[in-house]
Amino acid sequence: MVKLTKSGSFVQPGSNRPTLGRPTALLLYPPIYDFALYDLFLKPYALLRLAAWLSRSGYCVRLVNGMDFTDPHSIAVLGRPRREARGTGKFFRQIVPAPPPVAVLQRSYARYGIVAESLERRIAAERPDIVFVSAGMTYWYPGVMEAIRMVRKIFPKVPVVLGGIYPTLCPGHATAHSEADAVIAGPAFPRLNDILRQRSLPTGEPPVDEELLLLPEANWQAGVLRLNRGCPLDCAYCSSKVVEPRFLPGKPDLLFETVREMHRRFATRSFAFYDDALLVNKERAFLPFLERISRSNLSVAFYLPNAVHLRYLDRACALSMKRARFAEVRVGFESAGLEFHTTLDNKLVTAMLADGLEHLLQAGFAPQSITAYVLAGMPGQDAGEVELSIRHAASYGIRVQLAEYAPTPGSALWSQAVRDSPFALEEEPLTHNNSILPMRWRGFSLEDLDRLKALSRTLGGRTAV
Ligand code: B12
Ligand code: SF4
Repeated sequence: MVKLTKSGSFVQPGSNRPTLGRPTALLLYPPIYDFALYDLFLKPYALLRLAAWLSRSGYCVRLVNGMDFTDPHSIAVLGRPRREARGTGKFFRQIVPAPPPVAVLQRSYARYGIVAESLERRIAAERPDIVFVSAGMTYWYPGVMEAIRMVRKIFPKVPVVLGGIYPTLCPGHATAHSEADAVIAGPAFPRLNDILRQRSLPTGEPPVDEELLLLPEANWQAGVLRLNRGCPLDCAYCSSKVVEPRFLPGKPDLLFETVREMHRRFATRSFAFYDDALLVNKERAFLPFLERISRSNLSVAFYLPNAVHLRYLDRACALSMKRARFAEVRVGFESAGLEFHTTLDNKLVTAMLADGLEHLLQAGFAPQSITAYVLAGMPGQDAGEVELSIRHAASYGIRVQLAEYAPTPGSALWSQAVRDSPFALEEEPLTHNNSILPMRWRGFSLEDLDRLKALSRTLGGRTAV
């Protein structure tokens, strides 16, 4: 029987042991192939959410974490990856040849995650009735395929369901190439229940809350959280609306319980937000959450790998974040160009950076704990514009980090990106990888990108990644 805590928000690990009569769902977080990968709070969030739902619906849930950085066999083969105290750091890395569509850089391409023998051994140790695989970035599909093939080889008769960002943004490609029995594009429900029903497996009401099953295999040195789902804004360079069309404000009390439970069970101290729009509707969700954290005696720190919106960052919010022990604040500045914002995102005017920074500094944040993201390598974007934006943001003494544009299917800019890119974006998701500078043109070359990266480091300090 599934047991709940008093708050009703967590499924206890004890309920997760294989039990006679309960089908076993195996969740598989695949390895990642990329030019570079740093663990900036990378976690199988969607799988852990799915796990909570599966557990409530009567499954025994198991997780094979292909990105486990503690795997003893991989340590023996490759050495221990360097990790930071806050729960970020390196993954296991093996250099492999770059696939032909992206073999255009003088940089090594690598497989990140536990070594193949460990992955295979871990999968083979399970007895699943159904397997769920999640996929992050569209251009990470080679790891997804590798994992699915392994499952196929070990359990030829067990159905495999694929979901996540890759099949959501590239459903045609995922259906044609992934070898999964079912590919779910977009929200898991109602499709998932149909798939389970067809196989006479238990179904259930779709989840409404951001409830996670805290499986120990996810490595909880750092925790990930999401308060609100979706984003009400509609920036031309983003696909958030394809992943989640609605903005759904979250529940501050449930989030607080999640933090407390991770802290209690795994001594987690660092927490990163996965929200697209954390500060939207902040009076209803974010500020009450901060209030609860401030009143608690939890020894925790919060991080924002996904930036927050400058336009919602006022004095009260900055103060509350400081009180609630935010270790850093990252803001989405994107560009100092007026035209950039009027044509592409309508989310800020340049002066909002100065206002937001004033609130943060007055609240007690050190300049070096504040990072402004500047977007680079957009379709038709001139390197000069990016340089001005870096110089503008850096003039406040804060850190500046380039966010290299990755073209995303379903975004308003997608058709222009497909038209202007020298790469076959539509046919080959590997070419969405921002490392190859997919939108290179004479006004923005790889050399420009290297120069601008160096400039942001020199002027805007060196960020953690
Ligand atoms: C958190 C986040 C990050 C984090 C962590 C990354 C990660 N992959 O975990 C950080 C900050 C590190 C990051 C970085 C980047 N990101 Co990011 N990120 C996100 C964000 C906000 C959430 C991703 C996530 O985990 N969502 C959790 C979702 C998937 O869970 P869910 O809602 O419960 O899922 C539902 C369904 O999707 C489905 N489902 C999901 N998985 C599964 C699995 C199964 C089996 C089933 C049945 C169903 C299912 O069911 C769920 C219930 O309905 C998304 C935007 C978004 N709104 O999703 C962008 C997004 C994924 N990122 C994107 C980009 C562009 C980037 C960067 C390139 C940005 C940059 N320029 O630097 C970098 C590169 C990352 C890298 N190389 O490491 C793009 C995708 C690009 C692409 N081509 O794939 C997105 C979509 C945003 C956008 N711009 O449109 N990112
Ligand atoms: S870029 Fe950020 S603000 Fe714009 S739509 Fe995407 S998530 Fe929302």
